[in-house]
Amino acid sequence: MRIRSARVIVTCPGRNFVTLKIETDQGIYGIGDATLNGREKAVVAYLEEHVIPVLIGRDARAIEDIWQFLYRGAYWRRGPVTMRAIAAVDVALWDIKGKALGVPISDLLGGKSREAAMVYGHANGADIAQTVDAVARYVDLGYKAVRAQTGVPGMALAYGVGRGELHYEPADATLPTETTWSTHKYLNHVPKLFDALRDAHGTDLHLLHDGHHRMTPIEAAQLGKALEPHRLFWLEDPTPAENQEAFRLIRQHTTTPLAVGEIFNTLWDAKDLIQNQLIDYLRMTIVGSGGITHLRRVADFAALWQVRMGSHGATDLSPVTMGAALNFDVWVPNFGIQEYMRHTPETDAVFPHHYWFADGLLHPGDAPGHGVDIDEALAAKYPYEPRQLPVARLEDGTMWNW
Ligand code: GCO
Ligand code: MG
Repeated sequence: MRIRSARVIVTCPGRNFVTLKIETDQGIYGIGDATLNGREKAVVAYLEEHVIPVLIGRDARAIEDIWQFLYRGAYWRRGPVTMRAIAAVDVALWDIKGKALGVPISDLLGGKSREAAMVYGHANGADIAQTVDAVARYVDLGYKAVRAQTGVPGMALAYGVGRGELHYEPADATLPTETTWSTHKYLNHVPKLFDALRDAHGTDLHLLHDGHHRMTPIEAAQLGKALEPHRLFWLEDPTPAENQEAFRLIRQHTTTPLAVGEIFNTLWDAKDLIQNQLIDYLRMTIVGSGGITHLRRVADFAALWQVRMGSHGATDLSPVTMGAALNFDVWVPNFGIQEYMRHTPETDAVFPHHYWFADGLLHPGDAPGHGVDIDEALAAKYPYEPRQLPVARLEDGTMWNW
């Protein structure tokens, strides 16, 4: 089964998605997600100029060899652009293999460890009362786990807040929106949110929180300690994720579980964190990390140190990634949780899929491959729109981490 053609489809049904479609000489095709929020066109060029030409004519069944060819062959390894391009090819090829054999990708990986994946939703509000209400709406929908973010007095646009409830999308403008940040104000306020949430919702509900890389290690240690009585499922991205050593200090001070990894691209970004047992959950995702072929190696390595997988699943990961991720989640022995920010109805229509939500769990469905398709005619009605992620500045104007 040879690769006959491959092409990139860019569509913006409310937000931009980059999709790779690979067609074989046997009429079977597969699709992979290559979306890199705010930097989409870089991956389009990488695929069109450098990857697609070397794919044509190759055996579509040789997933491992093609992965190694693209990774080693680039010489310039790793990085979000390269690894997303490789992921798109990899996922499309797993999709093709599943379709050719008539089985879901979870079967190709070794079969299901569980029927469905526990997911967490995003609750956010301009103030604590609104966030408490937003969590209630997720509980009513059946969620067993909710990430909670709140506006902070004196800061107009806190991370994760103030842009709609079920469909929060940070890439909101052609040029980056500038937001203001004060860790001092944030640290005073956030523990009160979790006091209120436990009062209102009890102790059964899993609560999560995302620091979005904004704290220093000692500030993160303070927050982790302050939240210990509320037994968070995890505290995510407390510090800038590229400094693995920072987690040692946080870890020495708090038993709040730590999660990181949405910006990681290969095992090398997470290796020290895992083998030194500095984290509890790894948030690497298929689209960000070179696809299923690499992520399953990462997961097996993480399992040796009881680190569990908690895949990134914001709206910038297309339904194609969600379909692949759910096949991975139901297989992976060291599964923790799956993030699930709902896509808009427009996006769901462009990407018809077999996964479904019930009682706080996402079910991957039993369709061959990953079970997600693209309606190209509909996709063509939503042309690319340039959008960038926001930036953050401290109150004195200093650039900070967004
Ligand atoms: C999360 C993330 C996202 C990112 C987004 C950037 O935990 O889901 O932090 O909200 O900000 O994926 O494109
Ligand atoms: Mg995050």
